Parts: sequence; C-alpha cells; structure tokens
Amino acid sequence: MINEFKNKIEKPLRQTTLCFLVKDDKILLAMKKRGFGKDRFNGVGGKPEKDESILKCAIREVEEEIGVKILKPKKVAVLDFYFPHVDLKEDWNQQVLVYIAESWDGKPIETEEMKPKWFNKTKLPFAKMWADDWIWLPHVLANKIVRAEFAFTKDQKIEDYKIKVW
Ligand code: 6OG
Repeated sequence: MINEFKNKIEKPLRQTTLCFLVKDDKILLAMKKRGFGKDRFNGVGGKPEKDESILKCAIREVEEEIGVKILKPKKVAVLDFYFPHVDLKEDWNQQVLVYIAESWDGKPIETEEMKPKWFNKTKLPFAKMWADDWIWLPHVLANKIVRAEFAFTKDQKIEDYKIKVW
C-alpha cells in the first residue's frame, strides 16, 4: 500500500520538523491552534524557509511557536507520512524530522499558533494526538532511534505502516 502510493509521487517528500522538549520524566506537547493538525497535541515544528537548513528550521520554529531557544537538539526519528486519499496538490505528504531537546533558554509560552503543556512521559494524550504517535513516540522516549513510514485513511487513521527501531 505505501509502496504503491510512493511510486505515484514524483518528487522526494518535502521535509518538515517536529521538536519535543524533554525534562526528566516530562515531555512538552503543544495544542495546535490553527492550520495543519489543528486541535491536536503535538511537538513543535514546521516547514523550512527558502534555503534554510532543516536544523535551523527546527530551532526557529520552536522559538516562533513557543518562545524558547532550544540548545543542541538531537535528531531521533525520520517519519514519512502519506495521504493517498488527499489530492497531491494539497501537499500533505511529508517527511518529518523529529528532534528532542533537553536544554533550552527561556520558558515555554502560548502563541497564536500553539499552547504548550507538560505531560508525564507515561501518560500521553494519544486520543488527542496524530494517530501515528503511539506507534513511534514511546520508542523515541525510550532513547531509541526510529525510521518509519505511515499511510493514512480518509479519516486520518493509520492505513498501513512500517517501522524500524534501533
Ligand atoms: P505546519 O504545516 O504547521 O507543519 N506533522 C505531524 N506530526 C505528527 N506527530 N504526526 C503526523 O502525522 C504529522 N504530520 C505533520 C510536522 C506541520 C507540523 O506537523 C507535523 C510539523 O511540525 C501525519 O507548518
């Protein structure tokens, strides 16, 4: 299913970033207030600006969306997301580079885009998150590295997936 759809896409997937702040047994998620993924808790991130490196993008997005400057973010997962039921023109298919930051300057604040909230790592609000998160995020929180691909149904449930964990 994933491979079949992949073959229909000509270009490499566009990349976006997703960063989680982690402190001891807590993880910071943020409620997305607008745009893609609205009304879901997620990490913080977005698309690179023209010619911006993906790492710089990760740092800038966190600063813009929750007002903190992350220090030494660590890349922990690469996730390919496919939406075979959504018109290609909508540009929903994307590769997400996931980072964890354990140190930062400043205190997370609410912005027009996101409202941050700390959760216990073992009590994540999966029912209010993207349907893929319960599959890969626990591995990342257990200090593993993840490479995965997901295809979504029309109503944004998981249709098919592949995951490798190191
Ligand atoms: P903007 O369109 O707001 O960037 N993202 C996903 N995150 C999770 N957990 N699951 C998905 O499954 C996702 N698809 C995209 C990447 C979108 C933000 O949402 C993340 C970006 O941080 C489909 O610029």
